[in-house]
Amino acid sequence: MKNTFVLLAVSAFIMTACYPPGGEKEGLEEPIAEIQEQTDYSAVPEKTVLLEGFELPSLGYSYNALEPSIDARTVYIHYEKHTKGYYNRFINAIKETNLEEMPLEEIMRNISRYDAGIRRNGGQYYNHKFYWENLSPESGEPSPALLAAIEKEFGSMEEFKKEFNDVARSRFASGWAWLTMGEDGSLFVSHTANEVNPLMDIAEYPGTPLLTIDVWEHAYYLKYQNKRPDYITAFWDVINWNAVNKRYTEAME
Ligand code: MN3
Repeated sequence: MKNTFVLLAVSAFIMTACYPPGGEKEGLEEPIAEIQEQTDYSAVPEKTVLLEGFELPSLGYSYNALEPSIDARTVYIHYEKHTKGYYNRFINAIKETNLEEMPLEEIMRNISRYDAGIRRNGGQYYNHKFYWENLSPESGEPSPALLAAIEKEFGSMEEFKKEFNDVARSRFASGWAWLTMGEDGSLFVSHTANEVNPLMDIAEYPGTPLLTIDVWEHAYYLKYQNKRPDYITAFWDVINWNAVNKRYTEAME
């Protein structure tokens, strides 16, 4: 009896010590029980504007539109809870500061000047906005100009995919993988930790990002659990190439 009690106490301690799961240490996670099972996943969310100049766009598609590559429940929780959480905290952090007047990209480029709250939440707001924008059920294809640049840099589309997948797979713990244009106009693949993105002045490999995949566990764990490579493979079926093509054109200007 005494042994059972000790075992229970130890288990409870371990469970508490390990919460929240997924290596996400910032205490940002909403309890999963709050998500209603009767949620209408066929709905398209409205955009949110808490502060002029800083909006959180609608997904532009329904929560279930990326199935089977990314399941509806993951999209719902990822957009409604994680993404909005970062967005809300970022807006609260910059309210009534001079950052209200600064474009988000400018804040990213000077991120080393600001505190961890602005860096983490602002970085995650930027990254998630960027991620949702480069996903779509209507995938399309790379423009001739982008395809030519990819072939010049990586040899072929297949080689590029392989390198991108390898980098996304090998990102240890939470973070992002990117296709980025460097200052000299060449393309490269890199990964960043946590909230960092290539626009930030603290990025190891800086440049103008064109495509990203979120490899935090919250982006895939409900469907794929430990099988991150399967999520990365499925990601290719829902890339919004029109958005990536537009970013490439703008980066070339
Ligand atoms: Mn995420």
